[in-house]
Order: sequence, then structure tokens, then C-alpha cells
Amino acid sequence: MRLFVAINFNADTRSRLLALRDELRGKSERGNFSAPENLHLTLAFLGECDGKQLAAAKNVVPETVFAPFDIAVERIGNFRGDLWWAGLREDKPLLALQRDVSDRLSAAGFTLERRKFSPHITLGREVVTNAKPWQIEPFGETVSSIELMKSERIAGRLTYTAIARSR
Ligand code: 2AM
Repeated sequence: MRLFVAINFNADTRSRLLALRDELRGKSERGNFSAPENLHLTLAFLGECDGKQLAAAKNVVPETVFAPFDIAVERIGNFRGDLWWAGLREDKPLLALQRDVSDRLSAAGFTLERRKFSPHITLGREVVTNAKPWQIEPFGETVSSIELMKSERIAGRLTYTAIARSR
């Protein structure tokens, strides 16, 4: 199974992200736009895991303790031209949490990517658009937990399920 650790959002943040996704869609010829329930911020990507790794990850996530902190979504941009996202302000508590959870996962035996963390929420893939990246009035919420997520295709549909949560 494919696993990752993520921050999931409350209903208000989700609906604001959806409005941005729809604004992007309105400016695009086509694209594979994220389903509302799939909007999340990935902190660590574990990739394909076996049962032993699943057990290890299920231990790490609840052990990751942090003081609640605020996040701010502040711009819309893209990677490689066609993957469009909502980008988060690179605030210290967010970066520190990402580092902490990555360190704990590495200590538990996972090999994580070394590339720099770029906090983003994917809004669409394979997007064909003339849109240019834009800044938005920042919005966000207080984050008090992270979740271990399972990614799978169910009847052809990309489905994410939370299987463990920090305390
Ligand atoms: P993306 O949205 O930028 O593609 C579930 O697939 C989550 O894990 C998504 O947030 C996805 O980020 C992320 N992800 C997928 N493959 C990844 C990789 N090779 N490295 C880092 N994150 C990845």
C-alpha cells in the first residue's frame, strides 16, 4: 500500500481551497482537478509499504507531539508547468513539524526523499492553462494534528484514508 503523512483541513479551509481550485479550473482548458476530499498537505511521502512498514508508521505518527500552530495559504503556483497547487507560507512551526516527522520516520527505517520541502496543496494535475501564478489574501487554520494516510485506487478513483493520527 502507498502511505504518506499529511495535514488535513477543516471544512472552512477546504471550501476556500475548492473555490481556488474552481477559479483555476475556470482559467484552464483542461486538467485533472483534485476532488474536495483529497485536498491535503503532505509532510512526508513513504511510497509503497509492506505490513512491517505500516506498523512502524502507525507507531511514529501518534508519537509526533507538537504545539498547535497556524498555517497560511498565500499563493497559487505550479511545478513543471502542469501541476498546480496552493502554496503555504514557510513558517517555522510548519517546517519544524515536517522535519521532526521526517526525522522520526528515518529513525524508524524509512528512506525519505532529500529534496527541499515545498509546502503545497495540489489543486490539479496535467493542467492546460494560460494562467500565471498569483498571490491571494492569506487564509488558514490552526493545525493540531497530523495523520497517516493510505492512498489507493478504488473503482478507478484515487482515494485517501486516514489510518493513524497524532495525539
Ligand atoms: P503531489 O500532490 O505534489 O503529487 C499522495 O500521493 C501525496 O503524496 C500527494 O500529496 C503527493 O504530492 C505526494 N507524493 C506523491 N509522490 C511523491 C514523491 N515521489 N515525493 C514526494 N511526495 C509525493
